[in-house]
Amino acid sequence: MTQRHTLTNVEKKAYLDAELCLMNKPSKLHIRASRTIFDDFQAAHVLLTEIVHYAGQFLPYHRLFVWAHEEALRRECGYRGAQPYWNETIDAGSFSTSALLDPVFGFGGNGVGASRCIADGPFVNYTNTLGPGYIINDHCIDRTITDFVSWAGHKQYADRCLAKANWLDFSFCVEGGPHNAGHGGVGSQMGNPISSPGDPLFYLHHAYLDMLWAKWQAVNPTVRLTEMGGKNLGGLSTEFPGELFPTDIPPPPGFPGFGGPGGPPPVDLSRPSDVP
Ligand SMILES: [Cu+2]
Repeated sequence: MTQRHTLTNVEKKAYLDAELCLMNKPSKLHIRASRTIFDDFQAAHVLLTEIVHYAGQFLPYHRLFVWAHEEALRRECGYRGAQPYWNETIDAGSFSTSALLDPVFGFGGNGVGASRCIADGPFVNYTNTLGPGYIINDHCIDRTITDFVSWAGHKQYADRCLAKANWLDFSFCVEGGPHNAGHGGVGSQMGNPISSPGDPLFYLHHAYLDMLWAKWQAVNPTVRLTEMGGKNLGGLSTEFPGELFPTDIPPPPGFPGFGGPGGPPPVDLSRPSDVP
């Protein structure tokens, strides 16, 4: 697998423009207050959250989800490229200075002020209808980047997952480690396991996790292309069955330990019946 952290500026622009195009096309699914095709994807994720996390279908569902979004970029918006991924091992511990947050050739930067709305980049004016969580409410795309949380996306930890001998261990390792590092590291909408596809960074994050899975599968395709396991029904309210952040790998100097003070704000997981 060839690794290219850096697309050309023309390639980056083509991807960002295609995403903007999905944000300007009217919804086809008309579910959960979704107004655009971009929202349609988010709505589908909101509805399936409790089934596709902490369960066997976590990786396969998100592979299908990212692929469907990539197809929409092509079919609806004439995109000719592939779905790029965010090589988060390069930015682990320093998400706030990632090249992906460039205001022109990236997704815009961190959120600002009390609203945590992004202040620049191609998606600065997008009004998102869904989230946080199950709530339906017009809002900006928001971020609360926490560098030390993103540190859990360190290569040491990704490698530890890649070394797992069976599918279930691998899947839980990825979901608890690199997956949570990327979501929690960006924070706000991205940090919400229900509505996170409201931040277009979601697709680059999950394409990265999918790349890790493809890498793990390539070690022994005969077995690993079809290997699966785990429960059919997940649910965020149940206890996560795998390992969470890499407590056995010490954080770099100056970084607090995981779960300590200074971490991301708690995530609202209220179910639809609790939502006003
Ligand atoms: Cu998800």
